[in-house]
Amino acid sequence: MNDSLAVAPEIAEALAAGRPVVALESTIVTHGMPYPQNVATARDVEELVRASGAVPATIAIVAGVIKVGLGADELEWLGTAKDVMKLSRADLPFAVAAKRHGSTTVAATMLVANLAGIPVFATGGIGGVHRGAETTFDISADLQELARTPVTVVCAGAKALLDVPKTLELLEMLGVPIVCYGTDDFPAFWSRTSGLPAPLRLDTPQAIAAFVRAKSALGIASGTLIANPIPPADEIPATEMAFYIERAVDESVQAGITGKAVTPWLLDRIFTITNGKSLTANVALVKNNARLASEIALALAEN
Ligand code: PSU
Ligand code: MN
Repeated sequence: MNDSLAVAPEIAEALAAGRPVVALESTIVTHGMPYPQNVATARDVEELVRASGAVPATIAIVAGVIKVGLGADELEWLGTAKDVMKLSRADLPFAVAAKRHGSTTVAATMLVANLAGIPVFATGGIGGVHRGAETTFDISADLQELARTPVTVVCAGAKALLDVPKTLELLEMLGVPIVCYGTDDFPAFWSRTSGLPAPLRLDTPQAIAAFVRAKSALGIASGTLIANPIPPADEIPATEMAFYIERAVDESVQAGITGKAVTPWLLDRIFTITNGKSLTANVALVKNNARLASEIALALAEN
């Protein structure tokens, strides 16, 4: 396949036998959550995927080797390591060539999952168009990746700290289908609603699998974005979140935060402002997405 790709035997066997596998990202571990909740969540998510009948494949770069499937000790190391690059499509080959450590964002995880032949991937929330992008041009490479790589990405919508209307407009322009799961309102990560209408809606994993198959049969090579709202019991209402986000975004501008640092900085700041409530919600929504992704992987594996 590829010399720099190391697929764990259990995952390679499952893929060869056509059994369901769910890819998982690692930037959420290195740059999205504090230790030790990051490692605990990554472990719990892997357990959940297994309990749902699929094989988890957490993706990260260790000393230049692209690992598809991390061991428990590697996951623990990743959760505390300091010299880990946050990788997207542009710098993934740099980390490989320079033998660096790296975590994969949504964009890089999609790219690697597709290389390995894994059609479904669960994350928290995708990157998107940042507020103020009309002057900063800060737009996540996740959007372009969704346009070009045929992987189904299960998320809880776009992080509400983004400019969500512009994110949806750009995805539409890029031809990325946005399927909201069991809701008519596009979800906003910590909150169930963004106030923006769902571009498409499907209510079962089987219906999602049928959609993905129809898209593939038409030769459409884009990804599919599944927006799965956070469970009602875990959400922070949008009106409450809006207040925290406004404050964090203002502070990030004051502090001069730019580029790759923006999303991790804002997530950490919102964690502090909400006294940890945002992290509790983030953990819950990631688990909820892992469950749905497993069900979709199972439905896709039934032929
Ligand atoms: N989902 C989470 N927490 C995260 C992310 C997603 O619950 O930290 C990460 C993903 O890896 C996503 C990245 O690709 O945030 C977006 O970064 P940027 O805005 O720099 O493209
Ligand atoms: Mn950016």
